[in-house]
Amino acid sequence: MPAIFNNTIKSRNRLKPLLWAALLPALLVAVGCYQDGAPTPAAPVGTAAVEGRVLLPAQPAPAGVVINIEAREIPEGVRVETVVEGLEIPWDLAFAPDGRILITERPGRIRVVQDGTLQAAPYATVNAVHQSESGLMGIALHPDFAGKGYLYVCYTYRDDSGRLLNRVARLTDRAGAGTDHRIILDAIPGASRHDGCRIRFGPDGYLYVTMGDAIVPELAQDLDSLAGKVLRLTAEGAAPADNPFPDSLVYTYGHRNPQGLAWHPETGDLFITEHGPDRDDEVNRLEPGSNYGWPEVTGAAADPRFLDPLLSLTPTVAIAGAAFYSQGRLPQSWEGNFLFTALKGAHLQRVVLAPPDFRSVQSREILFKNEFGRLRAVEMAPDGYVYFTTSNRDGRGRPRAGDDRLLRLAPLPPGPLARFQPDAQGNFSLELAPGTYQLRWESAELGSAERRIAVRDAGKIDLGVIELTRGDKVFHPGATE
Ligand SMILES: [Ca+2]
Repeated sequence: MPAIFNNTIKSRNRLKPLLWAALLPALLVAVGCYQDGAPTPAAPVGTAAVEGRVLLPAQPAPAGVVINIEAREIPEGVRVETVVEGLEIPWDLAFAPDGRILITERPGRIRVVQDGTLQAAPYATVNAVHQSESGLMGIALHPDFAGKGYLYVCYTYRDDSGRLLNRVARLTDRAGAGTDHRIILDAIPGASRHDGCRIRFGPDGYLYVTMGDAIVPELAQDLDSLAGKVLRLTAEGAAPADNPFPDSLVYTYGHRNPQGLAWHPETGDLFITEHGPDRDDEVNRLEPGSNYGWPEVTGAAADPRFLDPLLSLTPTVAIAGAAFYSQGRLPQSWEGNFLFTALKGAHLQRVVLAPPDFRSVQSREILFKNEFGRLRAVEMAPDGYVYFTTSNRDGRGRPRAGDDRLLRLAPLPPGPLARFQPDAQGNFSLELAPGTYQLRWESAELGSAERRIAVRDAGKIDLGVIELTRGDKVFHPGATE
């Protein structure tokens, strides 16, 4: 992607001469606009005026108060950073409010990354049966993890009669470890393949669980079986009263092996990814109670009994984890994009959905093809990065040095710094070309504020009143560290 408009940050100096005379000499020295010492280029046609007012304790600004405004463009494009190496088949990720990253490894361990380091001792071990595609898979934190400490896992186990089954269990975070294993949902049909097992709490507070057909395709059409379904349950494992089928956990059916689960950040629509057989990997938007066709049909069958996918992929890429990008550190053009990983296809795919309802595909982009090998999980984290994992040690890949790895998408280095000052009333106006910008207002006397803005076309953007606050710096979307 081209880097655009890197050098067009420009201030429009609105200070009137009379006001200048009222300001202290110290403030006068600081007033002006520069860009790392370079002359400011002329703004091209199409810039937007970004305006607002800094809230001042008194107007004009009291003696000694100097307010700096800094602007940096976040260029188009992304880079990949390695977070940790040495994982074994990482399958799913969860992000604790205190910054820890919990990672399931399919052989049955939960690992923890703390302050950028993979802890040697597992956070928890689970007695999972790791055979072919099965094992310890999904992980999700309770919406009130900070208060309750609950986390949920989905894994394959063997019962007394030797059958492979899946279950959802709850652990409790205590003294830096996952303890107190309790079964929430038991004896779901399982197999060495097609176990689904992606779990996520939805915006409604219920736990959604994807289940594969456990290599018995007809189970996906059997509403009395939990195989080949997306399930919706309470945090205790019960069926919510408003589930589509009375007293049933089934939310949707007719699925083969759904591996990804994510909600659109704006519409709240639930999207899943699912593996096709020899054709038709699918991305589906879920409507409660609907039938997605497996094994009667795959792909867009235009059969009124079934809902068609919004995207099907032939040849298949072994579509896996899924996430929506929202409110993070990447350029604004990524907002609302649907991301999924591909195992066999060995890439990350970026899907731009068509406004206004975001229920069809506008364009797609294949990223990092064969660069990192097989990719499994992808998640949007509260720290603004998009994390994803390799799966080269899963028996179907070619492990490379450092595998498996936790990686993340990060923005490219920001553009040159441009500085401005507001006038004595706190008013400011910046002319910015289309792009994504990180703005920062700072005063040694008053504190600081940060705001990310997207400039799409010419016109005016009114940021309103900017209030400078003191206190610990928190993450702001797109903040540079
Ligand atoms: Ca289907």
